[in-house]
Amino acid sequence: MIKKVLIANRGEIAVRIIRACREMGIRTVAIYSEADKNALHTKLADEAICIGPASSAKSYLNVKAILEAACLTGADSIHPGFGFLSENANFAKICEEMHIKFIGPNYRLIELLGNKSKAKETMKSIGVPVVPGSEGLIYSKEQAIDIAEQIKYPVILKASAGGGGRGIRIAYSREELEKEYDVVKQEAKISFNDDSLYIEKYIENPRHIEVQVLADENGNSIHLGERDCSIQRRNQKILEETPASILNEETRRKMGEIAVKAVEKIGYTNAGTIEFLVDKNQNFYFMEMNTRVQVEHPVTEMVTSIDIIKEQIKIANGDVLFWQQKDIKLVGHSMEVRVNAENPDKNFMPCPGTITGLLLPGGNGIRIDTAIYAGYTVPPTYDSMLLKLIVCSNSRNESIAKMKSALAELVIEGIQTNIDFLLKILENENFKTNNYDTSFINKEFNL
Ligand code: MV4
Repeated sequence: MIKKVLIANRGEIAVRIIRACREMGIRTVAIYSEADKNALHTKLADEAICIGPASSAKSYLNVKAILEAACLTGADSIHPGFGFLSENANFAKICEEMHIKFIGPNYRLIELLGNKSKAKETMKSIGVPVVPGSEGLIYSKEQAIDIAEQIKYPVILKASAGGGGRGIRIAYSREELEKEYDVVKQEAKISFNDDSLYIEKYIENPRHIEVQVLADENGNSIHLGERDCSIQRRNQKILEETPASILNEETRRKMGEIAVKAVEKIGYTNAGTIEFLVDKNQNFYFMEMNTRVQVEHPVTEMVTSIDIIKEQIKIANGDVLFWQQKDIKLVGHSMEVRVNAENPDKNFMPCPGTITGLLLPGGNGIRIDTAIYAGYTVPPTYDSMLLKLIVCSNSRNESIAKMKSALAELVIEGIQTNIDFLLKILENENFKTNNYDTSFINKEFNL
């Protein structure tokens, strides 16, 4: 029985997890760095332990210090949140060896799905549609060129150890491919200490649509619909929504069914997300599977009324999923924006500092997930997300209106934010008419 969870994270997701635990009658242990003495997660948890200096490497990524904190406080489980150690197979493995329940999938699945080439080949072998390309890894520039001639340019080179858009290069011609092959190999070697590559056809201007899945440890799995995450800048999602209005009912059903089939066949458990690229003809292709809870999980919670964090904890506890697929009803529309401490006029440079005044919107269908408060100083050390503003309503248009109204009310004083930039997205004609893809931000804002 899970009785005490250590939250191996900070910021809004740590607060989100603490709240879920409290509602479930589970005790919580926060870990914090020296920079986070006054952070909300540090204050809200039942217990809090300082695990090291500000730098992530010495605190939130410090496996030894985190496990010592778990032992010291008698935590029986660890929730990793997202980022930091959440997709670190080695961390999950050590937790298992220490009989501390890692709230997430088995470390072997994290390892398999973290290897993007293996993940793709596995999915392909069980009938999930994938983008045409190399069968597994490529071992030479000549082989890359051969495959590119077969599948035709443009092609995309991907580092197998990459993911989330890191370690990828696009080539429109043989000349570009010859150059980019060396660049991405070198990059992968430096960034991931693993220079293995694979190649596939580059799908131009796709939608990025992902399916949320839940699977228990008793063989039951369901999906909770999809999220359209196409509004991105440099692989950073800015705005997410569900349902994805470009999908027709048939494509939506197929995508969900394939996601559930994939989860069952690979023996995946806990919460996960299967990312697809969707082209103009509703063809969809498996991209990656994320083995953690995601930043944008709230939009799914809003339309399903299912608390994904609580489900993760119940699954880790060995419980049988309470829902079957037929019980899942997606109601209305939900949208999330990420409000960051950054300056869009200065290339989105992070702008940490002290929040001198704060006025949060509220009301019907409005949710805020955050760990900031008036007087709080945003440290320069971690990512710049200040809060997630989530709305839900009966329709996409109503959600857009609600989001604009809420953003107009939101006041964050003392630091610069992207609030005005978010408003510009919401007022963009192509956004409003749902005429967008992953190139939207670059195209519409000349970035
Ligand atoms: C692609 C692609 C187009 N064609 N692969 C790779 C990581 C994943 N999270 C997104 N990735 C993409 N893979 C093929 N064959 C388009 C993306 C992609 C993307 C790439 C670069 C910059 C931003 C992007 C946003 C969404 C999807």
